[in-house]
Amino acid sequence: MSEASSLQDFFDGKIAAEEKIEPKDWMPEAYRKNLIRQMSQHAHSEVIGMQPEGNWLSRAPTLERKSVLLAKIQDEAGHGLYLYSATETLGASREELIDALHEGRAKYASIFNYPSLTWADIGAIGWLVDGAAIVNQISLQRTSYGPYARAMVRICKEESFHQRQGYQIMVALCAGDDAQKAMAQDALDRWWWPSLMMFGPHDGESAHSAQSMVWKIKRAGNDELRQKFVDQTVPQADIIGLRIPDADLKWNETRGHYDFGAIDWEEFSRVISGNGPCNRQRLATHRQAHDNGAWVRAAVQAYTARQGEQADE
Ligand code: FAQ
Repeated sequence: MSEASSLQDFFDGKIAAEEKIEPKDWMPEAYRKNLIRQMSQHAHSEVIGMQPEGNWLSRAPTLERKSVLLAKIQDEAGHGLYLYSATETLGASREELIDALHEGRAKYASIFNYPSLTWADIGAIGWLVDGAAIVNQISLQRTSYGPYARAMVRICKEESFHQRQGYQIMVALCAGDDAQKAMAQDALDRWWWPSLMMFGPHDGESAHSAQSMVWKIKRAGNDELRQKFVDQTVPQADIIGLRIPDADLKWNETRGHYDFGAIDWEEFSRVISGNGPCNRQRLATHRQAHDNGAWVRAAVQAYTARQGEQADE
């Protein structure tokens, strides 16, 4: 048996036995590349996702709401850092990944290209966007690459707090006056469909799903996860008296799931190809923050080099 085929057999055996692939293990080049693609997109999403919420930090209605939101946004930065570090274990440097983002070569979740117009949007983001992220990430806790799976376990714990704080904002608004309830409904109307798009194209249209499932990078298809999200979210809307903006939404007794209407895939394509409402603004803000932080990176490098010199003396 050649060395290459025994390495491949070893890799396949680990995948079949549900063992994690670790950074020093041999892995097919296409597996490594696909992971770098998905994990770096995920990292970029966490960090770009700070922007719509950051927009409301200085306008949160109470000091308590402000400190909770601040903690949540800091968590998202932390998630980005775990994920960039996990991606670095595959041999991709942070600089390369950030360059790809800035040059428009890397994607991030489409949802973060929509504006957060009112305080209720902060509720909707936590409730729906974090809610969708958790459904996806719970399944990724069992992904085959060890550093990614372990990052997901930690991230899911924090996301569940995020989802609850968002829903709690919606609960409070729905218990308020007519204008507050209308603001909550308007936020749901605008964020519902983009949240369904977060799960990606239908399985039959998904470029990466089939191979990612064989490698156990993905543990469930885009449609299965989207359905799970709809099934768990509709009753949450009912409880607080909000209406899901979908005339075709109805419980299907036979399937044991909600049926729902068609997603506007043209809008999805527009947004992921850089032409959503806020794509340019999101990237410009990220570039500016990155440039403003250049002195911090230089200082850390100088400090680390100095520590190294002192250790050698
Ligand atoms: N947006 O073949 P597939 C969060 C792209 S974290 C943009 O199905 P795949 C926390 C896809 O990349 C949210 N692009 O792809 C938070 C591919 O393009 P490529 C992020 C999308 O990878 C909350 C092409 O379409 N979560 O929210 C999207 O098998 C609140 C074909 O698609 C993750 O990233 C989209 N929605 O499945 C932070 C989870 N969907 O690369 C702040 C990890 C698809 O060929 C505030 N990622 N595309 O050019 C995944 O599970 C997968 O990557 C999917 C897509 C399911 C997103």
